[in-house]
Amino acid sequence: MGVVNVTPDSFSGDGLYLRPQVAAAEAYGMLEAGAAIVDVGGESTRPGSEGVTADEELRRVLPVLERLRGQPLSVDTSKAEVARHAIELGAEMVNDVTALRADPELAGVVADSGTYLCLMHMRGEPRTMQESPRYGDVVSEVKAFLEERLAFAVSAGVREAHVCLDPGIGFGKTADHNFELVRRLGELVAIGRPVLVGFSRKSALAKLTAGPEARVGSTAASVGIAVAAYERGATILRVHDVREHIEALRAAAAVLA
Ligand code: HH2
Repeated sequence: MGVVNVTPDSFSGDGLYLRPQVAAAEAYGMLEAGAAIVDVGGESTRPGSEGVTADEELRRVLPVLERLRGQPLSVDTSKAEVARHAIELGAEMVNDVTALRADPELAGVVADSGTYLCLMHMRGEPRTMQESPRYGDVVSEVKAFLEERLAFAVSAGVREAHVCLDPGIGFGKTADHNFELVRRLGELVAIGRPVLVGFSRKSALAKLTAGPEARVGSTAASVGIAVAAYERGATILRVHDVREHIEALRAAAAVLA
């Protein structure tokens, strides 16, 4: 899954895509490089960020989605109104970092349209989530949360076969929590739904390779953790540098298969 952030303030420093032509060209490049789907988002979820209105989110993502009609698209949104418009333009997946907790109408939009859905774990909200996150056992808590949200989605009419689950790397977690979640990814895979991991460029990688103040993880570190996640059963890797990940994952797959 290639990441296309149509935001001025993404943590990964790629907020270059506010011009729809540039964002769409980037997405086409990712698809050409082998991405199975591109995830278009108009609201940054970086630690400390404030939300944006549905109108502003639509203003950012619709011109990009229009240019990508007919391509495999996911929309990174927590808002029913944004999801509805994106689905009309052909989005086949809704990626909700709040796991259907933010907008009571989103579950119905996904259920009625028959799109795929990603449910992600987040502790707190982006504005406050990195204020000393604590868990007893992070993996069991994330697992219980994802099981509960999966049951909720299914009770709201979403087909279970259309749901993937995501531990939410960097969302209310320390660097150690993030690495623990990948180390023990098998426990989340055991829920029985495909698992998506989005570790690309995240600050836990930056801290590991470039010191405590570094914020943006390198491509090489992102690829390394993606291969580790893939070996532990991840099905979808959400990444910024598609070509490098495709090459590394092909090489890893040649050994694993
Ligand atoms: N991470 C980000 C945004 N959306 N969605 C899922 N399912 N999983 C993730 O790990 C995830 C996500 C944050 O990364 P990015 O999109 O690069 O930055 P920003 O939110 O600052 O635009």
